Amino acid sequence: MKRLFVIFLVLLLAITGCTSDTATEGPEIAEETDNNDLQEEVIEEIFEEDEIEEAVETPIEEAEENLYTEEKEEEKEPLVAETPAYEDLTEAERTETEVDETNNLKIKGLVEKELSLTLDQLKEMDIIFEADFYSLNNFGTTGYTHFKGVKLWNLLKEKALIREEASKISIVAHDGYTVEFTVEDVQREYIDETDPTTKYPMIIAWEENGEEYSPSEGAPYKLVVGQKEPGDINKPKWVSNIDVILVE
Ligand SMILES: Nc1nc2c(c(=O)[nH]1)N[C@H]1C(S)=C(S)[C@@H](COP(=O)(O)O)O[C@H]1N2
Ligand SMILES: [Mo]
Repeated sequence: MKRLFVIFLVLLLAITGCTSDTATEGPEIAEETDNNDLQEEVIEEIFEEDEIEEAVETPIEEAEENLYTEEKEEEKEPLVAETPAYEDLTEAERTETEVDETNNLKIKGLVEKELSLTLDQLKEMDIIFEADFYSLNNFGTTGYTHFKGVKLWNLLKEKALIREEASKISIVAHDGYTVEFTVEDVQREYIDETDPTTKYPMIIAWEENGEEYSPSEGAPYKLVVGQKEPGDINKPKWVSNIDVILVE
């Protein structure tokens, strides 16, 4: 309505302006000019100058449209958004607002309880194992490394409650590197070709040679496994930065 009013006033001014332009002399002209100035002043007091210009340039239909959008804008939400209450969030939104789980050890698939474990939660488990693991690599490189972690089969069986029908277990790293095992591979014990008495479980380690992996270098977990038999090249199976243990 304001704009229509302005247009009306401006038209009125234009008409009176024309009159004064065509007029030549006399006190009446001065009077009219004064009157004109007064009207302009009143308008300027009500509106900013640019608003007046805009109103003059805007055709009526457009002005009406602007009027509509302006009214709509007034109804808009305040600029500072209110933080929605936790109970008003959907399940997906809640997960987003919670802690970053990037570095958690996830167990997904054919299990009764899918898990997303922090390092602290793993350390509290009663399935910890540590030992010097022997490794053999493709080009014959060998070595011993001390690892501490949790026994993978116990983690799947006792904590995640692996389902009867599960047959394949994939260890998936953040870089996409994946090693697949059968359930039997995870259940069985492994040897060290240099020591026939050794029988070690497959573990998820968070500590190597007395030092924990730095969380800044990715998920701090490594799958460690011994040899099935002498000559077994086991080093490539040591998946670092584990993201997910996928049970299928
Ligand atoms: N996440 C991840 N783990 C991985 C690999 C990889 O590329 N990504 N390479 C594997 C291979 S082929 C080998 S030989 C060993 C190498 O371990 P190293 O870097 O400690 O010598 O890591 C294994 N674990
Ligand atoms: Mo390798």
